[in-house]
Amino acid sequence: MNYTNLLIEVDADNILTLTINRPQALNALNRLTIQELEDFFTKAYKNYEQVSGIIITGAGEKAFVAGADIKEFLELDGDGGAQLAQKGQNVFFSIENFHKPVIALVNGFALGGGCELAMSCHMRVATENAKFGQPEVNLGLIPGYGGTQRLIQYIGKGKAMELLMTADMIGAAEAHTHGLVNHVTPAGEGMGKAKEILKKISTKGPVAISKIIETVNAYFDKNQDGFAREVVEFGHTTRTQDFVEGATAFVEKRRADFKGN
Ligand code: DAK
Repeated sequence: MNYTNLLIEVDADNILTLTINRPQALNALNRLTIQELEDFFTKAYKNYEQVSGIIITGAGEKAFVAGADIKEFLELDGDGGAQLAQKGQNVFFSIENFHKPVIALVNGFALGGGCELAMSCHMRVATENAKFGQPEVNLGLIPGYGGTQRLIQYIGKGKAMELLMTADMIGAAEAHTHGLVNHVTPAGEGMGKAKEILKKISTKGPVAISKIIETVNAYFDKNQDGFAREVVEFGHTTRTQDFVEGATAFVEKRRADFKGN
């Protein structure tokens, strides 16, 4: 699939940057963008198996993603809205459960669906001009892409209730204080910070990294016992070549050369 609204770039360190490219609409998530994200995270990523991690960001200097595309909403009836919400939630689950680390580089407004997209990533790096919010109630809506569920996970129930009901925006520093954001950088330095984190992770055992993602996510999955899952996946990692290599490298006082198996 050729993408209209997504730009893909892989750098020399095998870090893939996925840029939502609709700056004229502050990168709002229209139906096509959701479809392209779905295609990338369920199919096209297989063409980039060499990459060690992914950064999702927005084109331009003003917005990460300013929400779902409000102009398109006007065409939705109740059934269409529920269908689109389910599709969007599935896309965001595929990001949340992606087997390699995904960092949101939030370089401006992350509102509504944009905040939800950032929250579905494993980590968030924000530039100082970033603004987060769930302003759906301004439109007489509630979040449809997991916002009511994931915001609580990062900032707790009381603050989540406040942001969801008042539609207030918070800046990068406040988002950092509440745990929504991992790091805040000056404008222009966010990409460097996100890449620094991914480069560090790329030196670790890839199977272990994928199992960290699975087991941490298991805590929030009501159908799983996270502790039991940890036992199973710990057993899995002890049977990998990565573990043999990691332990041998430690004993031989050298850097591990992990192959991801
Ligand atoms: N959708 C469509 N266009 C948008 C947009 C959006 N979310 N946000 C901005 N734009 C467009 C503006 O219309 C404008 O286009 P033109 O008028 O120039 O054609 C252009 O981007 C530049 O925006 P502004 O001129 O407004 O720029 P300002 O700097 O003055 O203001 C702003 C920036 C971010 C404060 C403002 O644009 C704004 O308030 N934007 C809307 C923020 C927002 O309310 N976002 C939507 C949240 S609700 C569901 C699925 C998901 C969701 C709900 C239901 N179902 C499947 C049913 C989630 C919903 C949301 O995300």
